[in-house]
Amino acid sequence: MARRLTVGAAQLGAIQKSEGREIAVARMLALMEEGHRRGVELIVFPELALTTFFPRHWVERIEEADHWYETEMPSAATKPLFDAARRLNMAFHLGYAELVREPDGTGGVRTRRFNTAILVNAEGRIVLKYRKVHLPGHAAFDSARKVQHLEKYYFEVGDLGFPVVKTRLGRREEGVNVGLLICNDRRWPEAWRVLGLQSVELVLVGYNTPSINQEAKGWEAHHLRVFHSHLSVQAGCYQNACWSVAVAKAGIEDGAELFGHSIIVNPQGEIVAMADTWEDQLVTYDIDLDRCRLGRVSIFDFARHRRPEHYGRITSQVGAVEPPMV
Ligand code: CDT
Repeated sequence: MARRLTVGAAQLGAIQKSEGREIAVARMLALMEEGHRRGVELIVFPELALTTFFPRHWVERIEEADHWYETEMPSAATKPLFDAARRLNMAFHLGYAELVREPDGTGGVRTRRFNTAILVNAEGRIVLKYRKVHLPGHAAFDSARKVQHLEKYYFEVGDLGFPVVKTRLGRREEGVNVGLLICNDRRWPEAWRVLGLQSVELVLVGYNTPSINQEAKGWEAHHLRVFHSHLSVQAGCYQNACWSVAVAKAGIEDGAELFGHSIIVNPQGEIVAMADTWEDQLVTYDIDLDRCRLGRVSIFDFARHRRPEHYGRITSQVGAVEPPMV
């Protein structure tokens, strides 16, 4: 019997700077209700889903931005999502900014800020947490840019690695192997492979990606932005024989355009469903987890074919070096 799971990619339209969490949460609850009517067992919301993509806004003192972060989960604002998970028997994925206060080892307290995603099961329990590792953009105000991308200012590099859990989702008794990536992570094959090496079957990705690359030193056609996003997820799925639900925040947010195009991808690397608006939109698909098997017993049977003795540079080196002249 096929191992089926009905998943929903819950794309969110723009959330303006002036809009509070209660507006975003109300929209997410409406998508959960719609998902319930359509048989969804797991619904996936984007990166930083509770607020505008605030790393585009500069503040002199980082504490002035602390109101964008969650200090507990669930919080008063997000508790309705956890209640809905129980009421509708639906797991959910949520991206948010996380602020942690912890002992600094010298008797004081240090504040840490992460770009975080969680998987919450249908009992309302957090079963997986991930903190974004690949932080794009810059760490200080850049006067050359029309729109800032200050993730390196607002967040620390995640400290949880790339965990995968086996967890019960939806109507299935046996577990599903789930891993999480956040936005820019999807472009890095190393991140996918670390998940693949833990037999991941389903990778959930939230993203906020601008339609225009302001760092481009040469011309990058707008349609290539979407192509590169899809290419990365499709390659990750194919090369690690897994499914992915990759979900965007879309539309014009505080004057900046995010390209949307949320997708669900199968283990052959094919897009099986895609959002076609810049609005709140739920795209669903009945995935068969057994379709992960083919890649695992053939081309991507890691145990038979990988050659880690030749991959040393992947972990020992960061930037590229020049080859010797011959
Ligand atoms: N949120 C996020 O990671 N966005 C990046 C945009 C990079 S442009 C500085 C992405 O890779 O989609």
